[in-house]
Amino acid sequence: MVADIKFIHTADLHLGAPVNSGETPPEGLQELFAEAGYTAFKRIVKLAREQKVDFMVISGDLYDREARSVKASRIFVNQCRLLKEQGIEVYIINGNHDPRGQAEEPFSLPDNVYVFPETEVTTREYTRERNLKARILGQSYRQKYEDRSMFDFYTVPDRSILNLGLLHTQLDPQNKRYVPVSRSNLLSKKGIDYWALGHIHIPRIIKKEGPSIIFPGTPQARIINQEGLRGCFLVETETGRNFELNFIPVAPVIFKNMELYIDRPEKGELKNLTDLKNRLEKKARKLADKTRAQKELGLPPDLSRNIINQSIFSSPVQGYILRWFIRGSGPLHQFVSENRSEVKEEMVAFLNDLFAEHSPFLWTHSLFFRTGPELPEEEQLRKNNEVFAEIEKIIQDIRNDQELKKELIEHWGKIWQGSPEDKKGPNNLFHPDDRTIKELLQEARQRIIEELYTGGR
Ligand SMILES: [Mn+2]
Repeated sequence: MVADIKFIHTADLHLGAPVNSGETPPEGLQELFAEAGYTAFKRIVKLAREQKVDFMVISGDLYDREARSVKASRIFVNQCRLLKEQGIEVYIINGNHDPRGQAEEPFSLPDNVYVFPETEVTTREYTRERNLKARILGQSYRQKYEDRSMFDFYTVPDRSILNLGLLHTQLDPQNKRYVPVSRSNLLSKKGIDYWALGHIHIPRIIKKEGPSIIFPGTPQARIINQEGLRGCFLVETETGRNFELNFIPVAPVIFKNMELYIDRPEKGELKNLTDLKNRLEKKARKLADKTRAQKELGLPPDLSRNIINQSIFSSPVQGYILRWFIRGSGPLHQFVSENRSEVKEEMVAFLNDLFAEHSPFLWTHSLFFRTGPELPEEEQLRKNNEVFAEIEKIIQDIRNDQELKKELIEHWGKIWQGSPEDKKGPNNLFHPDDRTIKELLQEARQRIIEELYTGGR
């Protein structure tokens, strides 16, 4: 008979790495960006204590680099002591950023913390009041690339209790750098009830149960393309088979893309840069004044709304780092095309002056113009010249035909230049997400149409 177990699953904390803010922020924000990763971790520890969990698992990349930052180590150790006060165990595997290698912890870890060795898969038993409650299995990276599949050795004696497997992987059998395994490889290991994965920074529920395969994502994103909520999983189970998953947001700083269209007449015409400033301010203010802004943030794609639980734990968002995209066709484009970088600088400085000190702060990381000249109605274009209709058809085909899409991405891969050491394998090919693919196609379409049209016909 299995009793209730409650644990936290986190990974990819990258302690010691600051949030990348693009433009250089004023001192107060710099400090906040340097601390954000620690703040997220401290919130997780607070959550663990409040919820009286049995243990916490950290599935790799606890630290940002192999030579541990002294400050990161000190903060980590102190937080683990707080967990120890309540008898909460911590199980850690090292990932590609903090491989086991030769690195030693600058400070001694308290004895509630266990770091799995890199030599082989090791099993730890978790007992509570002298009863065996769970087994935790794991293996650390030995260096920054790890081509051992590892999963094969995650073997448990029986299924009478919860069996948990910790693995840091890209979950891609072709990827020889970050533990090549597939979803079905993991499913073939019958004894493991919950695969606590790490490495992918977006929270993902690969499989909800039977067994569960979960990426918690990084609790604090560090780069602009990691948009949206970030946090950790609070997991409860009665049986070790069915899990109640709660995604708990903890990130103090949220990355967000903002889009503004210059061709929406219902929002007022944009004649010049004053109009643009007004529109930017209005849109920014809407976000800054929203008290429950988290709800508007767009969920990570694999998390359904009912898994995100903001009632269990309070973790206020301190602010947002923004990337703006100005899109559409209209008279404003003329100002942009004449002075692109100057206009860009002007708008970024304007926004940051207004909102850097606001609470919550808004910090503009970057701003891009994807605008074009005014064109006749697309319908008209297509009617006048079949070339335009043909372009439309090609774009549709790429969107709908998976094979064609794959072929196209392979071509993109050929123009992708990695560093020389990356040229060995297929691992550093261009791996665009759906959003990027859509974006590139849209961009290409717009450019082709513009060129054809302004080219004289
Ligand atoms: Mn990693």
